[in-house]
Amino acid sequence: MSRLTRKKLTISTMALAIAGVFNVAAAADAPSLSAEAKAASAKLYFERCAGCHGILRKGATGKNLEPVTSTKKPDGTVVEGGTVKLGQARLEKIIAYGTEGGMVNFDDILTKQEISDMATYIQMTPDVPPEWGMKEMMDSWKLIIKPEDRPKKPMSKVNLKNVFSVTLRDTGEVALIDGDTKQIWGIVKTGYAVHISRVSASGRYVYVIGRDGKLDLIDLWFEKPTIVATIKVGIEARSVDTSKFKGYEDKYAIAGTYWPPQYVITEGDTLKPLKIVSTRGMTVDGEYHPEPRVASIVASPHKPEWVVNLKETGMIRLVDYSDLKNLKETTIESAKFLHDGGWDSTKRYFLVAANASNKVAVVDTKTGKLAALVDTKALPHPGRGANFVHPKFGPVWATSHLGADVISLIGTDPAKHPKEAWQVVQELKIHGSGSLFVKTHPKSHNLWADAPLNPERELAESVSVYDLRNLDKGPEIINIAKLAGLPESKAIKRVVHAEYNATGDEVWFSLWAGKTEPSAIVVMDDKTRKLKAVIKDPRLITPTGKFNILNTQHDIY
Ligand code: DHE
Repeated sequence: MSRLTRKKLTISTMALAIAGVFNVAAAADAPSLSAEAKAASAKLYFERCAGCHGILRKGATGKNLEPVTSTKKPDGTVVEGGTVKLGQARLEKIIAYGTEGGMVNFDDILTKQEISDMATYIQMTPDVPPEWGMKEMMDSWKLIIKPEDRPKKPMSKVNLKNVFSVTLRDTGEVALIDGDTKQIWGIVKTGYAVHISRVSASGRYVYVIGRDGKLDLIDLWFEKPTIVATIKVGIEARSVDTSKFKGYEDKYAIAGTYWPPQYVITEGDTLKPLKIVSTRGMTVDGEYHPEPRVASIVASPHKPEWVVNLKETGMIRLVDYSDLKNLKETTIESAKFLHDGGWDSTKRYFLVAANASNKVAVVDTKTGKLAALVDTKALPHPGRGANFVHPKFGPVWATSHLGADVISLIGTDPAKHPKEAWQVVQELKIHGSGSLFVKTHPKSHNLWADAPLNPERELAESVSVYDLRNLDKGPEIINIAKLAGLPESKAIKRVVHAEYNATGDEVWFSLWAGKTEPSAIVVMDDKTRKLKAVIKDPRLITPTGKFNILNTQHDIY
């Protein structure tokens, strides 16, 4: 068999396997594809489109992609729409070249045939993937090394507090980098398009979640980072956290899934699933939603509680994990569509982006109530955000935006600064829109912001940095890609996700290039804002998120 035929066969076998998972069914009344082309499109849709448009194609960050829709306007008129109305040619154009509304172009990622098939596929009835309950989770769960067979103390000389768990997005791996020596300590295989890492209360375990719902538990106490347990918590996932309240350290983990819409609580040191809770239900507008995906999750240090944010319903659940058999949840109405967020400096208030509403929702975890909905510029996207004391307005939390070239500063101290609390007190101009993450550190005077989704190469390859003592001075703009000295590449080397080291005197950026092009991690001296090191290694393929153990363990940002 030729290599080409073997490759084709492998791809079609994979596609058919995914088709099995997705329960692909023929739709008689819609444009059709061969079974193989439909299965391949289903796989591509899952990998490339579902994150924004939803598995059921009801839309969230991206538009609704159902074949036929009818929307009632406030004046009572009904507008008929949907992908069938848009038609094959228009859909092919949108997929290939993107739109001004924020849809990215796929002409350099998909072939012409794949684009044409995808345009047809999204005019067909959406496939409904199967549910994923306790049986499926137990079948997928592997306890590779039991807790009693693991080391009793750290076996390596690596300074574990300063290790960075780095997402290698397109290889389905994380690199554990020793922050002191800047050497790769180990690379472990995780889920497909691995998304984030979080750290247990003790700092010993790293939990890594992949878009394919695979959750891996890495033990840092071995000579080399070692996966000790693994489970598939669903078909699509983005978030994970651990129990951080006193007395519950390393006891539980919680993973949220996009499909099925639910969360699962597992044992912290084995990942054995203990309890699954569905998130299906009514939106803040009182309409039933079949797919309210779990967006960010964060653990409170003050209570045995997780804050679980549900994207499509705009509901925030406070989940009390002190009694799993009689689980108590407080459901707080906020706004749509909830995405990422972080604590204020006291860790009493959680601030989460409601990006379709251009708002930040603030939850008071002490009272268990919504404290405020703060109006902001378009599409806030904070990551975990950034906390600092503003020279004029007192404690503030910062977010940048996908849809505007500013950082919004929101007052977070209702006791001493009541006039500023839960208001945007200042907007700081940055070098471009398309920003995903801001970052500072309690020991730093700098506030850094990226803009990796800006269409302009120069802007996507640069960062803005403000001096917190003199915000009126404006930002310094630094082209991080140029500093790295990598060879020219066709793909933009997107600078993404600032992360501090444990001592707060270095800030690390990923240079996220194409899968076949060299990427790197650029380390800046935070005080001088000068280049300190460039970590280059052929194994560092598409690095994106970086999670310093100490900062992630204690939510320092
Ligand atoms: Fe993320 C956090 C979802 C695309 C890098 N991302 C999150 C969180 C969610 C989410 C819900 C919050 C997790 C938490 O705190 O518990 N991300 C999604 C998507 O649905 C989306 C838009 C599309 C998709 O298909 O996945 C998406 N994300 C991306 C990327 O393309 C990024 C830039 C690169 C990558 O690796 O995929 C990316 N997301 C990140 C990072 C975080 C994150 C680095 C954690 C930020 C932090 O500092 O905590």
